[in-house]
Amino acid sequence: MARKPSVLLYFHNRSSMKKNLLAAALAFNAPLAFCLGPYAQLEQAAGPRAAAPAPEPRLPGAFDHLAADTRYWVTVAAEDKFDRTALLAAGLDIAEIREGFVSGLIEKTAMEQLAAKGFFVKSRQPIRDYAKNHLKDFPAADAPYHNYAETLEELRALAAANPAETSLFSLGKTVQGRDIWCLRINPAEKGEAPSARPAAFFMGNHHGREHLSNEVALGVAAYLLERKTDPEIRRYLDTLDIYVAPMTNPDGAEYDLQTGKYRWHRKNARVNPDKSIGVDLNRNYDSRWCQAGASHSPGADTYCGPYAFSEPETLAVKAFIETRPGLRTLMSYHSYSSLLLYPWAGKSTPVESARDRKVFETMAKAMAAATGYRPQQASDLYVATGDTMDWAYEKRGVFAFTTELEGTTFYPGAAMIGKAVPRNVKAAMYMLSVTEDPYKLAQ
Ligand code: 0X9
Ligand code: ZN
Repeated sequence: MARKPSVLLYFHNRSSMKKNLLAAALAFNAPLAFCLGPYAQLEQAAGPRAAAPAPEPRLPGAFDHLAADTRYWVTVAAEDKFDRTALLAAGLDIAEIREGFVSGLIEKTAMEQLAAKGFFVKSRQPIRDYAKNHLKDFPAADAPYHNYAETLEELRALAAANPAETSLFSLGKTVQGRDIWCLRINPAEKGEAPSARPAAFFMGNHHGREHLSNEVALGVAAYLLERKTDPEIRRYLDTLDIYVAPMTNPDGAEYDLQTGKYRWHRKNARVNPDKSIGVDLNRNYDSRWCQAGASHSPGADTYCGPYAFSEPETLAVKAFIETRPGLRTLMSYHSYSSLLLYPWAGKSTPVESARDRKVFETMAKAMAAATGYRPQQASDLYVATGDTMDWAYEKRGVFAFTTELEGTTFYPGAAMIGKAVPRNVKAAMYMLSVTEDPYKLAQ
């Protein structure tokens, strides 16, 4: 992500294995090990030596890019999910939940209306002050993360190294005209050709600032291809149709990085009529659209858009899912909170079909065990309508999940990649192991 050259930049280009390893060996005096593939390199690169570049001094003015940002980080009293849902609708972008309180970002004008709406604001600080205390590092130290160009480079490298098993295609264009890339892992069919195989879909980065979710999805793809001769993985490659779209919201991810300093940007890069930036893509799907936990105010971080599927990014996902009748399982990676969430997100009642509920609960429990996260019906956290997971299940019957990756900030630093990827790869392998017929779990 960083634009400044550093030794860690070598790890960006996982396609150039020898160069990477040479750089790693030279930089860290480690023995050369040319048998390592990109996934193993990632694990190595994330080790303590590689993950600790010298932090840059915190220069005066380093947070000036947020000076004109009118959002505040607030902590507000909230007893239960009903309070939390109402706060989302009032424009609070909930990032953290604790006993009796929630914290997150909110527009100044929306914040000023909270008291009149009956909420107690315990503390508040401008985003600039919050950022000063909560950035672990400057982006230069986060070089192992992949920005848009690096993500594409990595996907191309994986495709080039595994031509028999993969193909790379675009789900569609974003507001700013970027492609939403998707790597297909299926030796039998390429690109968008139909397949009768059961399909699984891994997605990342619906929210711009959740860069770790891009890394996890990339890690799943790299792992599968690196271990493609393992009998278990080979079985998945020979029987399933696997898709990985690590960066669903590339405009939002790039906007977050554009100044060279993080902007806490959640939404896409749509310029709204009031000149505010972005629609919350995870509120824009057509499942009880904007009925709860979402805001009609364009400036709010939970803005649901002018109508369902108003955004090219969600439309692209919709079109893709609708043309994949074999799609059985879906994982949408987000951050942060260490949770494994299943439908419904948009209503408090459980999934109606007892059989489906059994599948959801069994899968969530198993994936939670693999990650160490907590399994939960999404609406137990708060009710929020219009997300990917609810839409994919409601309209297409897909066993769709949301993982909230670990961490205590959207910018957990480079070392977190090496922690989050392996445990989520484990969960992803479980998801693949049941994709052929998830209903077996309900027998
Ligand atoms: O609010 C969201 O879109 C997701 N959380 S995030 O912090 N990554 O923005 C959670 C979606 C799951 N839905 C509910 N918890 N209702
Ligand atoms: Zn998110």
